Amino acid sequence: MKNIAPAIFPPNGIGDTKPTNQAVLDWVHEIGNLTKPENIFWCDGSERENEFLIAESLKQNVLIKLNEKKVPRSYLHRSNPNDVARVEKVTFICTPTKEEAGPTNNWSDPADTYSKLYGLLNGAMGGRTMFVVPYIMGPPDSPLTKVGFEITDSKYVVLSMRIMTRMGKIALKRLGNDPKAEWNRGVHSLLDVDPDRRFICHFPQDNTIISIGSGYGGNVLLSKKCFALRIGSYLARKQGWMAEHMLILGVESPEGRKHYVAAAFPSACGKTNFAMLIPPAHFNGWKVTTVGDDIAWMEIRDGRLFAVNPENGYFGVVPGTSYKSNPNAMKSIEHDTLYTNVALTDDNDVWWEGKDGAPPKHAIDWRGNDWTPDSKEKAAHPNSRFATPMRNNPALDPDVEKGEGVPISAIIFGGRRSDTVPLVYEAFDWNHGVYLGATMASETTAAATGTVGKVRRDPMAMLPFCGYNIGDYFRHWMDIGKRLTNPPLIFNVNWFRKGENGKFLWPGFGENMRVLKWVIDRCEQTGGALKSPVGWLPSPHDLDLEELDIDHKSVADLLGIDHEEWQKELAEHKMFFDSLGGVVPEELQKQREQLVARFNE
Ligand code: OXD
Ligand code: MN
Repeated sequence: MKNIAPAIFPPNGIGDTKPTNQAVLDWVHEIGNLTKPENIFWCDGSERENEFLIAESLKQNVLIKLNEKKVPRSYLHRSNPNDVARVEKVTFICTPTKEEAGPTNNWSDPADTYSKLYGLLNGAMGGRTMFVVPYIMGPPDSPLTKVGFEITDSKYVVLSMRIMTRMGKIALKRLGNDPKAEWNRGVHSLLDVDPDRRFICHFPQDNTIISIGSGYGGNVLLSKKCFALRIGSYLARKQGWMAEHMLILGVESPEGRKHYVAAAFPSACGKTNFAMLIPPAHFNGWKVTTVGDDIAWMEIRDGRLFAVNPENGYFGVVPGTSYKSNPNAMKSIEHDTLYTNVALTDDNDVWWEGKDGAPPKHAIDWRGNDWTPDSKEKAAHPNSRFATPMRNNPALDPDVEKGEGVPISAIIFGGRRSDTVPLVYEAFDWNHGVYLGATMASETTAAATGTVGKVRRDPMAMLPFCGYNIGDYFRHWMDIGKRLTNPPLIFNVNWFRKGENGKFLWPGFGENMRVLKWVIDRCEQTGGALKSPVGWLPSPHDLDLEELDIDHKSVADLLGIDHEEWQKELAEHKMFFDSLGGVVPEELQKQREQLVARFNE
């Protein structure tokens, strides 16, 4: 399957919707002169354009059409096997000084980096079509919504951007003709998909991103990690709002009382599953709805935090997705879905490890090779993905398009921890909550290249996505707290704690509703809790565990604070803060000392 394909030539009326904003035209002209494409295709986001691009992608072997009966209007793409995940080691924040990027980011000098990347981009689109993709992030009538343009030489990127963002004329309208208007400039070229010539560079001061040498979504759908999080977090601090790696869900009681919750978990730790949770039968009448599954943009109004999902689709991890783990995701990806790096069955259906039912007797794996259940290789890449419109989600929240966003009652942090961290606990106050976020850790996953399963500190799940100095980011969180008269309560969860037998103690998935219910009870001041050194902990009877097949010992283990494990944890908090080289705000250092003191009481 091809990642790189030659130019395409659209008929009249397709690919010719030029913006009228002179600043955009000048920039496209500049990048065109540099990359020297065969032609320029101006996207308008129309159905006709989409059909044309899909037809050309099929002809050029960029996409495979899936079985129309089994997965209507859906396609499979295979990325280069050297290019299957985000690559953090070649992701750079290019600020005038290294301090601005801070200790957690790779930094490179903006002038040097432009010069190096422009060198690599020189003539890079020769013989190819250069697509100009206008898009907005956020609901069309939200004050938080922002405009971006992505230039790319990949049809797969254009088709994915159409799913993941509100793309086309809507952005041209929102931008208007003011040459000084704020918009994000994104340049992407596959080059030759060579890992040695792969760079994802952000220039926050210029609102610019340049990504080259990759075709993997997280590196090249520039709206998502690059704009909505890295550049977004920089703009958010400057402009007084928040850009966070958080799902947003609504939870409604049988009596019709509704709360919204935002939750930050690192990549591939179940944000999509939590955002689409279906309550178990015991919670008859409770409803969970999805506002977003990956990114939240939040601002303060009337002393409260309001959130919008800037995206328009879901780019989720496929393996493990099943009717057991996430029925709403399964329904969402049954049609109109763009799959990447899953297996293809003999009847052109898709398959992956963890899908319901028996594995196929034969399939073509994600690399394009024959596969049988006896094969040693995985059929689907562990980081294979679906891109699907949020409209496909049967549990989509009715207020997802609301410009003012939804009011957030609780923020939840969480990671993948086999030990130490209890199932759920609540921070004593906002700044303590910021400390919980700042020190959260998780076992690494296949979402980024590198070792899988190693515990790493991932503050607010933003380690790979904070576009500026992490110390200033912590300070920004505390400044936001000062401006909130009605702040969300802050919690920490861990679905992944294991027992002595090495098995997960908590069933997870829909049963996470039991934890969510306690969170809501706490927001409504009806839920009980015990004071512990780490925060407010539910006692077993504060959690609704009725009709759940779990023994007392497991519940005690899930909620337990093991002092020996916590001594190690506290030492790691200190080591982490020390490793940040003096940028951690005084208040968080104080929080750490208070935590240590509570353990010694
Ligand atoms: C993602 C990620 O793709 O966090 O959402 O890597
Ligand atoms: Mn993510």
